[in-house]
Amino acid sequence: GSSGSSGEQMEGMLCRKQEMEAFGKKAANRSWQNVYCVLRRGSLGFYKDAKAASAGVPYHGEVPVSLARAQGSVAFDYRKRKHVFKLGLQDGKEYLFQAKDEAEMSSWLRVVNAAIASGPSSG
Ligand code: I3P
Repeated sequence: GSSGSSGEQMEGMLCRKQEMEAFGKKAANRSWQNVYCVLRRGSLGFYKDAKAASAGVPYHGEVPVSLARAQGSVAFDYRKRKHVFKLGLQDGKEYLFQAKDEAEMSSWLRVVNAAIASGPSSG
């Protein structure tokens, strides 16, 4: 993808676990779930699959999350699964995402971090 404010885009299936619901508050639903992720215009949306994403039907009604002031990094401290990266949002929500391999994880992290860096609140 391109860099800068022209906007990073990426979508695909990832396995997701929510760790934190807010700062200091663990997520209630802590199971891993396959979600189709769509990164567009600085937001990350979650869908059941590509078809639902095209139709704009969100996964369990989840509103796309803003990547403004988010933090993405390799989840070195999570050892139960491989190819996992961490995403922390500005409101304290925290997710783990498992990609199918290291290359896919790197691609997602690169695009996520580019979106964070080019976001409206990155200055
Ligand atoms: C969770 C599920 C997750 C597990 C989580 C459990 O239970 O087993 O896989 O996370 O552990 O709470 P449930 O499906 O009943 O919600 P890990 O895979 O990371 O162990 P946790 O509460 O310690 O995060």
